[in-house]
Amino acid sequence: MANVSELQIERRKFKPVLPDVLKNGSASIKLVKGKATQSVADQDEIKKIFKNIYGLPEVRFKKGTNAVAAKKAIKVAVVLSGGQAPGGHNVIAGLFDGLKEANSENTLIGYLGGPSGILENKYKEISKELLCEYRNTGGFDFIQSGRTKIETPEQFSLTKANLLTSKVDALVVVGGDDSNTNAAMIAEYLKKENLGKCVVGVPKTIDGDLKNKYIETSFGFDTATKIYSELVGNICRDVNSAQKYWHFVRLMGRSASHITLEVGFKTQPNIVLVGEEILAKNMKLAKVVENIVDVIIRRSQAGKNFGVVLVPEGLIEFIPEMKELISVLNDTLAENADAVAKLSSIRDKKEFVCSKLPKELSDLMKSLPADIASQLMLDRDPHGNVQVSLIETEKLLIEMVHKKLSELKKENKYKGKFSAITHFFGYEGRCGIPSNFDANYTYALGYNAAMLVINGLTGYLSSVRNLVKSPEQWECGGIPLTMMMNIERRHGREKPVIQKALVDLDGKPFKEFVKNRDEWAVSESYIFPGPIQYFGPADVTDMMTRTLRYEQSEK
Ligand code: FBP
Repeated sequence: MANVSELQIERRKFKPVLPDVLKNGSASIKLVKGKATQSVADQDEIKKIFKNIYGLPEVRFKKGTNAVAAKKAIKVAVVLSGGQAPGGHNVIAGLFDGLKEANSENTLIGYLGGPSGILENKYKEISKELLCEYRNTGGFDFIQSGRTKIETPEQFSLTKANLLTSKVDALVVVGGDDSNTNAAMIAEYLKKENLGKCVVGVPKTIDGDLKNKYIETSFGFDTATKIYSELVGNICRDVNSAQKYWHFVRLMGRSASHITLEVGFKTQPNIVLVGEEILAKNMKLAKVVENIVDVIIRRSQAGKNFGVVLVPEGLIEFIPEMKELISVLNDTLAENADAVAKLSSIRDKKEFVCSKLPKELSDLMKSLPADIASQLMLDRDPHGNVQVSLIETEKLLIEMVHKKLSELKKENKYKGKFSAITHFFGYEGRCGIPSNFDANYTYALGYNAAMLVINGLTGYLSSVRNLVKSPEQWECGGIPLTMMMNIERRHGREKPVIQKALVDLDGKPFKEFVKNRDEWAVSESYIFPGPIQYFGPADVTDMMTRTLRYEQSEK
C-alpha cells in the first residue's frame, strides 16, 4: 500500500482484545449445545423451506476441553456482502488468526466483490503479510463487497461446484439481514446435498437492525453513528453560531431509525423523526409536516429562526400512504418488469406505472414532486428493497414545510423566516476507521466464527454478547439463522427472511428519547461530540452507543 496516513500506521499496532473464553486455543474451548430452537414467526413455513437446518440448538463456548477442534486442516472462504460497515477487515483478521491458531495448516481465501465472487470463483488467498495492511482499517477494499443474491437452482449448483473445485470446507458470510438470509439458503442447500460443508454468518450492518436477544448489535453501527454524530454536532454548532438556517439532515439506516435515534442522543437536535413512531401513530405526511411546522413556529416566536432536524432515510416507507404506494409499486414493477424495461424515459415509465395503480395511489404519485416520484420508481435491490438511500425525503419535507409556512404567513399566523439547507449523511460513515468497540467486536466475531466452523457447525450466526462489559468478559457462541426468520413480501412474493429489528417503541432508548424531545425542540441543548478518539482516556475511546447502554440496562 503506497500512501498510508500517520493514523493508520499507529492504528495497525492496535491489538484487539480477545474475550477470555476464546483465549488459549481451540482445544480449550468447549462447545455447549442448548435447546432446539424455533423461528420467531411463521414456524411451519420456515420449517418447510429449511428442512435440514431448521430447529438447530443455540451453542455457547465455555472454557473446557474440545477433542474435535482442528485435528484436520480446513480451508475456509470468507465473503463480504451488502453495504460496507467499519470493521469488516477485522472480521477477516479474527477469522484468520482463529483458524491459524487452531491449526497452522488451515487456510483462508476471500471471495472478491461479494457473493458474485462465489459464482465466478474469483478469490484471493489471504496471507499474514497481505492482511497486515488491513488490520484495524475501515472499508471492505481488501476483497470488496456486492449485493448479488444467490437464489436460482443454477446459482446454487454453481456455488456447490465452485466450493468443491476450490476444496473449500466452510463459507463465512459477513452480511446484514438479507445476506444472512442468503447464507441460510446456501447452508440449507449444501446440507441437503450432504457435502459436509459449513456456512456461518457474521452480523454486519451500520443500520443496527440485525439484532435480537442474542445479537446485541451488528458491527459498524458504533463507528458509523460516531461519524454522523460528529458531523451533526458540527452542524448544530454552526446553527447556533449563525442562527439563520434550518438544517434538514437525512441519515442512512434503511428502514430502521436506530441510526437517527443514536445520533439524536449524541447531539440533541431540535427535531428527531422516528419512522417507527410515525407508522405506529398512523401519521399521514401532512401530520408529519404539521409537527415540524409546530416546532418551527414555536422557535420562531422565541426569535429563533434556526434549528436542526434529523430524518431517517427510511421515513418514506413508514408514512402510511407512502408505505401503501411503495408496496403496490413494488408488486406493479415486479409484475410488469419486462414492459417497464422497454420504456426508455422515466416519464414514460411513470405514466405506465400510474396507469396500473388504483386511482387513489395514482393521484398520490402524481401529486409528489417529480424527483421524488422518479426516485420511487428506481430499481429495487436484488433482495427486493426500495433503495431509500436514493430518495431525497428531506427535500420533500422542506418543500411541504415551506408551503405550509407560506399559507400560515398569509393568514398572519407566522411571521418568521424559513431558510433551509439539506444534507444526506450515509456513505460518509460506512468506511470509517473502526472505533475501539468495533475493532474489538469485529475481531471477536471473526475469531468466534472460526471456532464455529472448526466445530463443524452450519447454519449459524456468530454471536458475541454481554457487550456492555469489557471485551474480556464477552460471551461467545452461535445462533441458528432460522431462529431469526419470518415470512415477508419481497419482489411481489412471500419469502423467508431474517426479521429486521425496528426501533421498539416500548424499548428503553425510545422512551428515553420521548422524555427529552420537548426540551430539545425549544432550547439549544445541542451536544458536540467531536471526532472518534482512538487514543486517550478510556471514557472517550471505549464509549459504546447510547442505544446499547439503554437496551442492556433494561436487563
Ligand atoms: P446493508 O444492510 O447491506 O448493511 O447496507 C446498509 C446500507 O448502508 C443502508 O443504510 C443503505 O440504505 C444501503 O446500504 C445503501 O445501499 P448501496 O450501498 O447499495 O447504495
